[in-house]
Amino acid sequence: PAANSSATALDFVRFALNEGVLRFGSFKVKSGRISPYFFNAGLFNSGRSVGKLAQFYAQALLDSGVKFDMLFGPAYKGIPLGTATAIALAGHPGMQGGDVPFAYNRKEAKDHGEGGTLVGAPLKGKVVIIDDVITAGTSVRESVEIIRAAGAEPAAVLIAMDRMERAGPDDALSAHSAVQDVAKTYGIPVVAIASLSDILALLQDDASFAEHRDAVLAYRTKYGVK
Ligand code: OMP
Repeated sequence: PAANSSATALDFVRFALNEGVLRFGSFKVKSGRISPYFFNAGLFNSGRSVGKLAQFYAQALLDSGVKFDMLFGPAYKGIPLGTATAIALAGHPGMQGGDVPFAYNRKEAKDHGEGGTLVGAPLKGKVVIIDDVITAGTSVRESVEIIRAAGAEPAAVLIAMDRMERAGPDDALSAHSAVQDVAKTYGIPVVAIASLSDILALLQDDASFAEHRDAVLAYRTKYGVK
């Protein structure tokens, strides 16, 4: 494996591959680019697989050294991710028995019952936003606004896969990725369980992946951040 790939990140890429979450082929992504791979976190869709995913999130967050008080999972995808990760953190030895509150938002405000758009623990202290993949960063902006409006402080964004690709249209590619832009704009780290580098490290190691490796390398040459 490449020296900069951690064993955990490589394990995660293998896990995603086994679950069919990471696939190779030809996929049109949100930006309109034709990508030789796709990461579909929605396919972590059983108790065991989402439980294991949550352990990877918990480990990546603790390994990052980011100080945090709670999790926020933006609707919809962030809701199971935040819930499952809070459970994984509660059982993680690194938390020394500490419990981690979590909250999420509704997409539409409720005008009866408890009302409002926020559900779960009150937003306070240092809040980690949890998501699967950052494409344009729109959902992160909304989360940051919700957290700040509640008087709390965004502490980091925790994602599963960093595609490490340049933002912008083909004829005006940015030097930065959406992930780097998010980190810079909000002054908070983006912590990823794994990235394109780890996918490539796995592809390099296995001769049966030669064809996909070439396609992914070509894609990285065209769109990858330095
Ligand atoms: P947000 O719209 O920022 O939440 O980004 C999630 C989007 O990224 C979803 O629409 C997915 O279709 C998309 N996506 C992935 O989930 N995995 C990938 O590997 C690539 C994309 C993408 O379209 O860029």
